[in-house]
Amino acid sequence: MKLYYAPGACSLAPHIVAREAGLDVALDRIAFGAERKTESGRDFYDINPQGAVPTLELDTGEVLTENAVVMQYLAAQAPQAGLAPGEGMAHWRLLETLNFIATELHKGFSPLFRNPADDVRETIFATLRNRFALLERKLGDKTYLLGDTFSIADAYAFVMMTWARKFKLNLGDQPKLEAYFQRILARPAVQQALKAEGLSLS
Ligand SMILES: N[C@@H](CCC(=O)N[C@@H](CS)C(=O)NCC(=O)O)C(=O)O
Repeated sequence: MKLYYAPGACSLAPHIVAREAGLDVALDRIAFGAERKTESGRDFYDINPQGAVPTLELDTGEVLTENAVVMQYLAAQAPQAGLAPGEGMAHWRLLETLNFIATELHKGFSPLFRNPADDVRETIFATLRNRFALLERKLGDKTYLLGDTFSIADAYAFVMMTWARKFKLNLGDQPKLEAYFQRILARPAVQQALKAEGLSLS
């Protein structure tokens, strides 16, 4: 399998998942620009017409997109890693949480990457602060979003919290989220993924 990624983009989440799962996934870096080439020299639009990461190319040549789906696919290749509960209420909580992160956080951030005017940015920040407060409520006193065990939802939430740092969105009044961030940051698979993408966080 090959994961098309851009450093620090939402593709960091399936990258972490692949390492947590111990899967053999090759990486191919995308340079975002008008041309949008892969590091291996292909036109990325030929692989994914949306030009978006994450994009997962399977060994069959099939291409899978959409972060929440790519992560579930990767987790399913290594069920022993327990990254995505497939049964009972935990399964529905996982899907609920992935959808919340995708639609309320991930897509909430998207306009910030287009350098909005200050007043627009403040409005986006206010909404995101509210969504992070909701994420903190979902976390509660648990170690991870679904309980004691790290799941693909935590990988996704972690990347959103790295974006909060990048855009200097102060989450200082949410100490549980900060402790949760540090817990995920300390995981060896997360450290390996950050290093492979040339990122350093603290
Ligand atoms: N719906 C897609 C969206 C992915 C997405 O927004 N990817 C961003 C990086 S975080 C991207 O590739 N942006 C480049 C672009 O859309 O031109 C998903 O959930 O995977």
